[in-house]
Amino acid sequence: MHAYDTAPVGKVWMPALALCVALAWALCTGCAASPTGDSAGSEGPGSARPEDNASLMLPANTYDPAGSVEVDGRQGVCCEGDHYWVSGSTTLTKYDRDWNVVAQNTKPFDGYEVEVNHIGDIDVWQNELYVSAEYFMDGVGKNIQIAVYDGDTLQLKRTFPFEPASGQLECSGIAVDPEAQAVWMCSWVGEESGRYLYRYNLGTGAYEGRVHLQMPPQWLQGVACYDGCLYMTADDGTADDGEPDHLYRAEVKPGATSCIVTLERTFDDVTRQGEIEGLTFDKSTGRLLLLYNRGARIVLGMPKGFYEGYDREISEVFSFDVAKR
Ligand SMILES: [Ca+2]
Ligand SMILES: [Ca+2]
Repeated sequence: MHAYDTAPVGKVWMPALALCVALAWALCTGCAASPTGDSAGSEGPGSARPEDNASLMLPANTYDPAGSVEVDGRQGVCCEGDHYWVSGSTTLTKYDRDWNVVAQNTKPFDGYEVEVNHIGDIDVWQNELYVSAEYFMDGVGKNIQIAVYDGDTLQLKRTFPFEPASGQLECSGIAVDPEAQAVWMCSWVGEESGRYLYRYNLGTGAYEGRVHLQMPPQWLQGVACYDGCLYMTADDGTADDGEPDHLYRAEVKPGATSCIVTLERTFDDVTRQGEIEGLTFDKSTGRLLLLYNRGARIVLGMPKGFYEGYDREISEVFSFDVAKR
């Protein structure tokens, strides 16, 4: 709002004072055009175009490495209260804050109405785990489900009905967005499926539409909500060539059908390049937690042997201290 819109109005109208306030406002703002003003759409400062908006085009945060821990599970991580949870492709494991295992479910596919064999990234909300589940084989997914598990027993409680008309062909990641009352899913499978985030209602489970990612990352592996934005991990670096994977950010405005994607962090400082997976933001410590796999050769999303020096795949959660830039 402009300063003079909310200025107190006395009993006597004082045009001179109003003029002074207006002049002061104009000087303070440098007469910057509003995004909906005359210059919207033209080039330069004040333009509504993303490329003219430095805060939109640059990372929102810095991420300082703060250690890593090996975990049992290669897919995703989430945290709430005093606990962490880690998903493997076919396991759910609950940890305390010192990374001691307190519960594990190695048979998480009991109770589904369709065949599923794969869990991706996970999230937690009010001690319920939100799990992206599907049947996945050689780079193709089907029977996608948002599955909700009890955070203590790690047993399936309910599933959301999937909307095939959404065009989503695979589900690699999931994020609960309590503020928007939404559950978001992303797709590792590329082309059209991987260029959108898919939104369901947190309360009713109803499909609410999809958001088009502009400058879409390649091979999404996770999604998480933090500070009003959606953050995505992409396994877009080729491990064979030592290429790092990346974190991306997007702000989805209410009612928007699309959003611009911004590169947020390049992970050139992990132990060895491999597969970036799920992520979460630990609000109690201000840290990003990132699951990363190394050692196994992955072809079409399936482990196919090991790199030299490895006889098993190592899954680690890397921590990063997050600070606003
Ligand atoms: Ca994954
Ligand atoms: Ca990679």
